[in-house]
Amino acid sequence: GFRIPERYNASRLLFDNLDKGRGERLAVTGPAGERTYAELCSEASQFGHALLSLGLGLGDRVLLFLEDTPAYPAVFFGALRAGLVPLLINTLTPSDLLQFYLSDSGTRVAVSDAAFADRFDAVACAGTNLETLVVVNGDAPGGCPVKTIAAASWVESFPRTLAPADTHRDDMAFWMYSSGSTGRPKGIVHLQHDLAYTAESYSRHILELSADDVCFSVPKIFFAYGLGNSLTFPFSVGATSVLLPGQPKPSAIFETINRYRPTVFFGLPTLYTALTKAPDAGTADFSSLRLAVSAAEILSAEVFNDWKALTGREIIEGLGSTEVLHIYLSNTASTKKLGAAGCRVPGYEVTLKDKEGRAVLAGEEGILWVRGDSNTPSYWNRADKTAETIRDGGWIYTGDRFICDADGFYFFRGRADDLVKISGQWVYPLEVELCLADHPAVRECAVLAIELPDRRMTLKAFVVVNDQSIEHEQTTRLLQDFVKSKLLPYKYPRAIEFLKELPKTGTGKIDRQSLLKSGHV
Ligand code: 3SK
Repeated sequence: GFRIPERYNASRLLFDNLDKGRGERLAVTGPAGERTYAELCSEASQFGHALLSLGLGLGDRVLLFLEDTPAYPAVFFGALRAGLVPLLINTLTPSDLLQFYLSDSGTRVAVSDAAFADRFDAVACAGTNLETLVVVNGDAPGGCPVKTIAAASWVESFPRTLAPADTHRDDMAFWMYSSGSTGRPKGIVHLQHDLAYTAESYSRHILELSADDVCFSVPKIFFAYGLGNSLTFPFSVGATSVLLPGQPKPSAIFETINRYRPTVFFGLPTLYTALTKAPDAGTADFSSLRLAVSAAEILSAEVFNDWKALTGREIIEGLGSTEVLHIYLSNTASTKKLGAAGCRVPGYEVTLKDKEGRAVLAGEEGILWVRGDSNTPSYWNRADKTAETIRDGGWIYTGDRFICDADGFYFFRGRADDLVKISGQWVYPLEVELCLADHPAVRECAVLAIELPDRRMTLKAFVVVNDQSIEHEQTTRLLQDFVKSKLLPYKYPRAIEFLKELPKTGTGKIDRQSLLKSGHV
């Protein structure tokens, strides 16, 4: 079996490359610059020292609000090396949600890209412990209510080596946040050994990465999927990672593929659809790719076939979660079935159970449970949610319904609850409904998940407004912008239908079934 030493610091994933003689190899490249492993380790060490100089100690949180540039691995691995606990935060987070993350985590220091630093405003900082905002890739903006430091010349003054904090393999290492149904996201805690475990389970067995690979993940590092693709997996073998900052428009992705020649490409169905339908798809040269990976949403046969027609390559589909840290069901280049999430990834146990927790018979549908050594042990300060999701000695309840065929391939059959994935990210329709209901123009509303013809999901709101004389188009934009300003922007309802009143059941509840029947987008 694969065993990580008892005393272990997660920064070894990057720094072990020096002991393995890979210092001069390229660790990261892309439009924001490149770094060898030696350069990245020295920058990470300087960041570690710099963060410690702000009075932080073992286990203290550092919130990262960063673009995919070389600064991301430098800050992330520097914080880990120093024994600090980085929080990887979606850079589309609006200020009041940022305020929740800061106060929930007790964070005293945040590191932000200059482009997003104005999000640390009076709303974000109110009532939190935030003392210092470190700004990378540019100058600190004015108007931030806490002390700001521009990283560039400050970090340069610190030593270029840093001994790793003497952490246990099971010490807390980093967090990510997931959605909550009532606007209270959960901090998902990961441990020092979890990154290395995913490198061994998924990357070594499924991707078979080597030092000659060049990885390019469009999903960003602040997603668990992107963290593995862009940092954990390439660094675990001394390969190169292409980091593309900014909005991932098809033209920028094609240019990146042409210029940096990736061998392994990571995307999701929404993205593969956009790429195959882009007018300039023919300008890209895909001949460097040996693998294209998809996760986070169900991949339709149409998208699979369109990508194959465009590139000559097949997509390898898998399924993972932030709680498990990466992919635990996957197809491989040689073992695959179209329409299946794949088979169990070595290093994980999976089982299907009924609602009462009994194992289902072979071939029957059940709810998927997964156990492996990269599973989160708990949500931060949420014993209730931890007990709901993590049970019976570390098994995680996924809420996904599957059937498993005789060859061990798992086929998705829907959710056991009302969580849905929109553009690859989780959302509770109820969370959006509660948000919309807070808008003064709304008398009542219901938000439902609707399945699109290609099996992806979208959100539709049914709304009764107080003033029925206002133009619908204008109100639609107003309400969509309102949701984007309160929640992570991808959660906005893609369609809004205005009704005179919502249909009700005999007991006076909103009749969601009848809305669903009428709910084509
Ligand atoms: O959504 C997924 O399938 C996924 C894959 C890898 C890591 C994290 C996630 C959420």
